[in-house]
Amino acid sequence: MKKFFTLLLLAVLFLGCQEKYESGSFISIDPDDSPKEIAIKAAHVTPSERQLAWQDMEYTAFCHFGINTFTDREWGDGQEDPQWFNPTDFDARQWVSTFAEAGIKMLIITAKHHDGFCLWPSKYTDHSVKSSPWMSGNGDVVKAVKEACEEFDMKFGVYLSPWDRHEQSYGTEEYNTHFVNQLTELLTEYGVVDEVWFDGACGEGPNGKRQVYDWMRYYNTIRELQPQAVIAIMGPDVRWVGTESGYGRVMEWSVVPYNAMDTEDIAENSQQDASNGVFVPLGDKMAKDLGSRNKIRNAKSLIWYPSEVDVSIRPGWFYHESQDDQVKSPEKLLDIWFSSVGRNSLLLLNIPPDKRGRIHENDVKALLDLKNIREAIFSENLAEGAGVKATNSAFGHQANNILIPGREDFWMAKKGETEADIEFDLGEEKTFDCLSLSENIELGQRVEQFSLEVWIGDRWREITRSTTIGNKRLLRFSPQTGQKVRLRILQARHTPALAHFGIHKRPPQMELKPMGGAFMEEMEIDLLTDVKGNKIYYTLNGQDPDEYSLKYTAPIKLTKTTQIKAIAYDSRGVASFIREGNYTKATFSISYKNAPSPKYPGNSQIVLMDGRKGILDCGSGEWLGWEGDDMITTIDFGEVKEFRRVTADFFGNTGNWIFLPLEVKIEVSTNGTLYRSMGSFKNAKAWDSYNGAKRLGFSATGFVNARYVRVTATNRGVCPKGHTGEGSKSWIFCDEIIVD
Ligand code: FUL
Repeated sequence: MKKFFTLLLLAVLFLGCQEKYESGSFISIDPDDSPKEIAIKAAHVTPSERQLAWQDMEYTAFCHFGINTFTDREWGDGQEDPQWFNPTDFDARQWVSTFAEAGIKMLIITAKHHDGFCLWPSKYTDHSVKSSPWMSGNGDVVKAVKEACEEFDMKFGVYLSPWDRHEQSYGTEEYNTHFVNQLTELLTEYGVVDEVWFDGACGEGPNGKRQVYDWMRYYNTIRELQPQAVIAIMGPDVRWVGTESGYGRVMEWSVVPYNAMDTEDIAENSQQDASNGVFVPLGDKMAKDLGSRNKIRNAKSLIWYPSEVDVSIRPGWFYHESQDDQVKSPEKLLDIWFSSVGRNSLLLLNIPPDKRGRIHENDVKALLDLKNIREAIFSENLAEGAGVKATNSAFGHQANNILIPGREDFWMAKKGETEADIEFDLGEEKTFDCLSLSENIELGQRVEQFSLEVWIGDRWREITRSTTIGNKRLLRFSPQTGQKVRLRILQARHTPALAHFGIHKRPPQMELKPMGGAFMEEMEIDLLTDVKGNKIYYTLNGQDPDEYSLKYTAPIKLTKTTQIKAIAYDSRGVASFIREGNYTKATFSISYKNAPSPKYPGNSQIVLMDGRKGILDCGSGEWLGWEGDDMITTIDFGEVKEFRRVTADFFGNTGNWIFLPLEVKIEVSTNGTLYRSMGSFKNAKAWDSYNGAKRLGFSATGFVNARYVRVTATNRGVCPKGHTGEGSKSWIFCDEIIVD
């Protein structure tokens, strides 16, 4: 494997030398370069033309489609009958028109996945669409998709799995020729291809052998036939971010030491086994830092190797009917957007066509909803038209360039300066909760630390601070209102150059407080939003609310089990995500002889019986606390019931003066006057038997018919001798009481 890696390194170096990585995307470090010189060198590593064009897309789509779509699996074994491939209503135009409307800029089709089934009628195998009943074997998915891409002005890429579990020659040198032949078909018969995506899986073929891939041949084929195409993941142009969660690194450097291209690593970290049809999500392989000064200090060379975040809109990469209601919500997708595109990465979102050969309605809705929310946020830059000044600027790159869209006009600090403040006078007070920044990456990635401030009263207040910017950085924070804001470049590797500054307002935030729960008599719910003046509407009948629903003016009082759904609208009419809370009226009541301490009243009236055991934190709202007093709790079920076990859990943390009870008694009654014991426990070691936070349960068992259950826990009253709180009131805490 190591040998393989060395070969690859040589291969890429060879390609690099041959093409010189286009000017600037590769730089070598001399052993005597100082850390400062290394930083300056790093600041001069720039994307190749193809990398720049790729990065500009920001948002691309993956379509996993193939034999697995019909077998309901994630990885096929190569034994599948091509007869199974038979989409009933195939419509590539529907895919591409949806994606185009959603703002997606490229579609990458799985021309061949690990099962070896080809979506185009390859001359080199029969294991393809030509042996399927679809269009009587005359269909070509790749062609149909490419044609639709041309119609809707969408770029086009191919995923071609080097691992082929069907092809007999796999595992021999002959297979490399077979693979190059197939690659050549795809790169010569379908017009322009802008990305070739090689994943890291390298398993056994049908004859039990593994293949030694001739990457150099593959790369050379691509460079020769489609020089503008980036080679992604197992390739020199685009780096896998390291997770399939959709969440990129907070500090994302596009300039990394050359060994970040270690393909052996990529292969090892790739999805390992999905052969039984179950999708196995990868563990995260997300080192926090790939390119800081610390990381590049000992590098021999540096390259521009930007990150791509691939994630599926559903749990699996391929379509499974059972996942129709697990399509990621627009809210989740927006969060992914901020954490991928907004973290100097490109988002490659997988949207798998279904068995009909169409993008499922649920996925279409999620994509278009995401697009609408993005537009609501980013179509208006609240800094537009602002007066801009900078503490220093290079000639011809004045501060207000930063508000002109595109990279052509950009602000740059005075040569040699690595710090600067750029101040924006918005003309009037504005409310914003999101920052958008771009460096002019044509010159490299340089900013190492920045902050955003707002002028309030008589001084600047910091809103947010972070490290890298790169192609795009999006940061979210709570709404801020002010007329003047200031961007501070606090540290850079070399003269910083920024192409864009934007401040935006996200949809209103809203929450129900409490978010859900249970009550005995009645309960009050507050609906809260983040900006004064936002209007809130809600429903109590399970329907989605809109501006015609009930208008919220005061806390909602509930006296019966209810579901509340609420929505907020801001002054622009932009809606929040819908929030819902479920509130259950209990069929039992709980009373206490001694009221719990008002300091620890619990987060609902039935917190002791809400079905959730409190985490080991007495302040979490899930525990009830008694200071000095005993706990004497009675549960009334309203009628006689049969049960066989009662458990009561207590919390101890003697360092915080919380002791386990000295004694716990569990009693039952049918009339509420006469009680009989179900179990009682003396807890002799309630003081010295434990350290730190601890939970202890007491269980009484035996078949019982009763209406009332009474749990009595004896508090020691005061902290014992030798304890730091000696003589002061001691606490007991309870959660939860479980009656089975
Ligand atoms: C991985 C493959 O094994 C998965 O099936 C999927 O195609 C993913 C995008 O790449 O390596």
